[in-house]
Amino acid sequence: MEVVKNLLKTQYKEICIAGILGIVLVLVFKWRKKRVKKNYPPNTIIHHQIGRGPYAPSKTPFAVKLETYLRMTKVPFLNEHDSLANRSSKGKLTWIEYNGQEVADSEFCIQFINKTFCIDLDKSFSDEEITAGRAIQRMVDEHLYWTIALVRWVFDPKHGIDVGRQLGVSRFKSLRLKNLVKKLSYAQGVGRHTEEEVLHVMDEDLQALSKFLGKKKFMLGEQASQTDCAVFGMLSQIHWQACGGASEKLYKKYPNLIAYCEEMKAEFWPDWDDCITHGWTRKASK
Ligand SMILES: N[C@@H](CCC(=O)N[C@@H](CS)C(=O)NCC(=O)O)C(=O)O
Repeated sequence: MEVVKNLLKTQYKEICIAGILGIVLVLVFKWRKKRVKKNYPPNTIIHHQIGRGPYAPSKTPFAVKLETYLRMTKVPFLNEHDSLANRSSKGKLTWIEYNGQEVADSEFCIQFINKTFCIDLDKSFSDEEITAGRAIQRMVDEHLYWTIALVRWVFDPKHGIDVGRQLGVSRFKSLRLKNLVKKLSYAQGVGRHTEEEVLHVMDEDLQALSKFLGKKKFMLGEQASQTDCAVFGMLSQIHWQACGGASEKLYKKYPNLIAYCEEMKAEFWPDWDDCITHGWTRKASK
């Protein structure tokens, strides 16, 4: 007690300044976290996502997935490239808003779009096909994703492939992403494997996708379905943005997946070239 009293007597000024600075910092932090509500056109899906990518429309597979779905269903939507500073209620980078209502998580966004616009892209498929589609979506979003993230941010850089630079991410941010991916994938489980094991399970997922696709045009048949959005979103990161790294080498073993990505791009992204920055040589115009 005596020590505190003495400190207050002798360092009174410094303690006051530190206190005021602390309060200011907390206020600034809270203010930054508060969303600035914008006025958007009514009855339009606002797709919040990060900015465009160098060779694919986004650096995150979930934004490519969701935008592909919005394009597939032809619902009215517009992109807002603000989610680095304006994240979803779950802290993630891709989400939607509709007449002021916010929805987080790409799968919940798709379900919301279906309900709001009475859409069912899967209606011509059997229950068995739809169930297989669900299993594939989960494998891609919840498993293949972590292998891609680990290769992109942890393993490839270790072998001198500067993915961050090619994706327009600063050294400091790449380091932060590396640590975040390590931490999150460790909690999920895939991050506990060795590099060799991660590549092995990634290859197993790619092989499963390739075998399931076979000679079909889309994952479930001749018609595109919800499943295709998750698969295309994820594969777009290997097909166009793996920067010659380990995942690209594995992926190249599956020519039907390569053809599938080209098909999806041609069908749903005729304006692809306007939605990428061509390796940061220009601004994406869309
Ligand atoms: N289940 C989510 C996954 C989204 C996700 O993990 N997005 C990553 C970007 S690829 C993200 O926002 N990461 C930021 C973070 O976890 O802090 C969805 O489908 O939307």
